[in-house]
Amino acid sequence: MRSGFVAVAGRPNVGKSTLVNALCGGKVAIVSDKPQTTRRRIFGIANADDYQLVLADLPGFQRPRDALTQHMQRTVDSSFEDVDAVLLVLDARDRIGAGDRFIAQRVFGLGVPVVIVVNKVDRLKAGHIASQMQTASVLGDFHALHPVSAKTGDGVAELREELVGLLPEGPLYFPQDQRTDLSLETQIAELIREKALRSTKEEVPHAIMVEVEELEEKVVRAALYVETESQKQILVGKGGSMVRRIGTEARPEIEALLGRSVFLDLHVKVRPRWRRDEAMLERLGL
Ligand SMILES: Nc1nc2c(ncn2[C@@H]2O[C@H](COP(=O)(O)OP(=O)(O)OP(=O)(O)O)[C@@H](O)[C@H]2O)c(=O)[nH]1
Ligand SMILES: [Mg+2]
Repeated sequence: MRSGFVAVAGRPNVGKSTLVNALCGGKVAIVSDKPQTTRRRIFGIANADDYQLVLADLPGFQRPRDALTQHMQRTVDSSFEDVDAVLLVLDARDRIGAGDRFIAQRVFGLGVPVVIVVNKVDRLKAGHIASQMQTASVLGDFHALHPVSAKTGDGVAELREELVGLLPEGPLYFPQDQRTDLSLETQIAELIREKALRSTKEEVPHAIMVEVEELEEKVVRAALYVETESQKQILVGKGGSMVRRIGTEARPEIEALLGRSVFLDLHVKVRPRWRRDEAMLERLGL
């Protein structure tokens, strides 16, 4: 049995969570086109008869602006302790630049193998992929470099095999039928937040936080928090249309997760400056 931990690092929005989902063969982390979607460390577990690969999906590297982003960056930094390898994810559709070099400096200094992933190669011209791989290759002394598309799954199996090859012999860290370490409540809250992120833009997505208040046999009650009254109006929508849509989109996935049908009761609340509220962040485990 090979088993171990691989941290997934990169700038916001490069596709870390999409890639973790692809490597695990199912959804463990929510995904959106807005940066700073992932706020906490999420273990995504890829299980097979002869290995257990635990991927630590992480927030994107960032310069902290408030208590929330400070906590997020602290999570990133502390997640590099005791890993067997690091996956450094780059966006092939974007310029590989100073932000990536900053992260590279950090991860190449850890003393564990670094596998570089050039993600989002779907529909890119071969020449463009080659030049991005060239740029990526000078970031540091990497163990391997993989072009992949987390979205289409291209190159993902090869990457998984590469990572498994880096794991030492070891025990099972989680039951073999488990794919994430998040509690059911947190998974549900995240699914709701994903749909809320999809429907909002500009500063609103960053101000949204979701807490499951009640998880019962037939009812799931959750609160969507924002920081201001005007953000609340946006999230509620005309006659409640926005929050209703969020519920309609989230419910099928929540039901699939729970394996039963539920009534999803969502309400929107204002909690001024929750992102600066240490007690609130603690309560949310952020
Ligand atoms: N075309 C394409 N888009 C991708 C691919 N992988 C991810 N994306 C898109 O990139 C965006 C960001 O994806 P995420 O997986 O949320 O990125 P992340 O790195 O986890 O972002 P943060 O959690 O904010 O740091 C989403 O819109 C994804 O659909 C890919 O292989 N190809
Ligand atoms: Mg993410």
